[in-house]
Amino acid sequence: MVLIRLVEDGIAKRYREDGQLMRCPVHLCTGQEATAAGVCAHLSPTDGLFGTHRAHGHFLAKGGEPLAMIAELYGKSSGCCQGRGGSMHLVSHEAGFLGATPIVGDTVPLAVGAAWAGQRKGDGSIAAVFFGDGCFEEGVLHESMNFAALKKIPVIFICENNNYSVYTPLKERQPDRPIRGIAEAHGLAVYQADGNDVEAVWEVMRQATHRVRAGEGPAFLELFTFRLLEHCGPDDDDGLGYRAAGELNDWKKRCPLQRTAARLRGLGVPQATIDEVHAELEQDVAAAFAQAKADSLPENTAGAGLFAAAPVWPATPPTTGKTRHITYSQAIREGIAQAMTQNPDLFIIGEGVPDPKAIFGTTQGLQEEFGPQRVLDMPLAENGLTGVCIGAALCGARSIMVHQRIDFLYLALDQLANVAAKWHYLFHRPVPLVVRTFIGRGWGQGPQHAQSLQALFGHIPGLKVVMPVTAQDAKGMMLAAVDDPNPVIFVEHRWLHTVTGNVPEEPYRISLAHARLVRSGKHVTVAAFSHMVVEALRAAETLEKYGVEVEVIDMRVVQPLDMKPVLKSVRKTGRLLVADTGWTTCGMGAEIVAQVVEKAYSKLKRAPVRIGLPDYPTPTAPSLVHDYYPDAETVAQQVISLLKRGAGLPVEEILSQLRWQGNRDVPNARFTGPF
Ligand SMILES: Cc1ncc(C[n+]2csc(CCOP(=O)(O)OP(=O)(O)O)c2C)c(N)n1
Ligand SMILES: [Mg+2]
Repeated sequence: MVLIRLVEDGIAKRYREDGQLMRCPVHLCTGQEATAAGVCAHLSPTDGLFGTHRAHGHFLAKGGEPLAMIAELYGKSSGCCQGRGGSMHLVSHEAGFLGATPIVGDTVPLAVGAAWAGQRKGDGSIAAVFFGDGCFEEGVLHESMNFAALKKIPVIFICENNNYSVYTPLKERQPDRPIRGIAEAHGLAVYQADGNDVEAVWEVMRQATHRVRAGEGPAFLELFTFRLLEHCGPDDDDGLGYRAAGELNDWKKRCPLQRTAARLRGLGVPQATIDEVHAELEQDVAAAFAQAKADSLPENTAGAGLFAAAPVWPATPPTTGKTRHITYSQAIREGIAQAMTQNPDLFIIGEGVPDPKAIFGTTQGLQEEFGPQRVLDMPLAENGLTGVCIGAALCGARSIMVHQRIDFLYLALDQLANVAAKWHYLFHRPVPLVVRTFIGRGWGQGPQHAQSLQALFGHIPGLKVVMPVTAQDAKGMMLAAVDDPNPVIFVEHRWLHTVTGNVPEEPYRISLAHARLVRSGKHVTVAAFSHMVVEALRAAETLEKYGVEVEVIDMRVVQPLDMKPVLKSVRKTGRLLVADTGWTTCGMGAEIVAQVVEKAYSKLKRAPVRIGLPDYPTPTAPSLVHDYYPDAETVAQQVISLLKRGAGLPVEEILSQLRWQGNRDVPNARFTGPF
């Protein structure tokens, strides 16, 4: 507690020094030292702890190096995140402080996942997470508690109830009922204590850890405390008038350090001994500040370490060994089963994974083969469970998550974009996680069951996004995605599930970084994504009969985008069409056209064209759907428009051959080759 107080006082004193060398927001925990100290006394370095925006105390009490934290506040290369995170992003892998982040609620499911990984391995470790009273209002906390209770996960949820979220008191944010009652209703064992009495905190944590370590399920601690300084910054903000009169002074009298010193004196510890502890730590802390200030700022490494280093795989399947003609969905299932066999820690989880429909057949029989611990259904909690899988991944349990519609991933966007995508860059700990998700079209699914969001995920640095088209790629890229130490969004188009291909029997991996030339041609380049590759090939086959040679590139990967074959092709053809399954504005077409204009402008004979969905939600009625989706006819039409005066082609004759026959809600042709 003394160390924490001295560090916080040291920060407050130096915060604005020398033209503000500490260039990051600081949420000091002055006054709340007893919660961190009392809790961490029961955690060993192999138990994981996660913190919040106000995590200095959590970090230090868990055993994090003061210098690593202080240097991080100064943005120095000796900081725990090498100056990439500042005060709100702290980590100490050695001490088992697995991470603090400032989005309220984000670390709660991570702790559940970390504890779950320990439980799955049976290594006896537990995990704990701190959060504020404000976090109790976040849905992800409830999703996390529900899952922890369901699986009896050895995790301890610790609420530092300081009665305020920024300037808003609890009573203006939550109804008049005890927070702990909600935790109890979730099925947790509930403890509460005066958070400014370190012995009381120590005692409830002792009871909680005893229970959790005994495998009796998760626990919840509500610790009542108070921050003595402003919400964010080094000052006292009592003058703002948001706190009740006298509240601050009352809590100052309950200062955990003074109370403990008095208690120690009562037990016969001389004041001189207490002073000695202070003096010794004061020196250490002063030395850490001096060192941190003197250390160097990091060099600009242009985002190095965004991704953990992944193995390098070939861009094509093996040509030796036995192959069979199977469907894309069978290939996916086979890839998953082989990955499960090769990685005993791998599990697959998602709504409906083991149910009779088995995710369009792609998980059929996996539970019988690998057991219910490794093939699991999950609660309807996309964000929370994504966080759980990230936390598990951080602690050595990798997973394949399945979301039957990409639309549901909006709910998990926080964990994917704010946590998974940033973790390695900040904390140098890989997040091996595959998120399988589905796009599609038709069947009256409408605006919230038929979106195509690859560009949205592709926009986020730190996520890999792949869209295999062939059965061979589906299997090879699935196995590669599992082996990749980074989060991979694996997007399957429903209409590709029935595509067949000659798939090798053995396990093999295919690069997650390469586009693929599918068909050569010299007149027009078509760069296509997912099912639009099929449409482009159909258009190309028909156009060939009229002497138009279309070069088709299956982009395969959205992030990292492989522009090499596109640029090479455009240098030859001078004409580019991008065909995407998503919305046109800010879509993949916009990105590819921009890069081609930047890098091969002088080779372009015509302005590039992009096709995608019109910029409005997917309608339901067949008559509305009719003009919504681009297809082979649209591709052919645009290819012709790119040719000089249409090359005198009989446009209507060509287009009528490609025109959709019958119901637009089903694929217009089974496509089995030339894959
Ligand atoms: C999801 C989210 N919403 C809002 C914020 C802005 N914010 C930062 S700290 C904070 C207060 C949180 O209160 P509490 O959880 O009680 O923690 P305390 O600051 O009291 O320690 C808020 C609202 C945020 N960081 N994350
Ligand atoms: Mg609070």
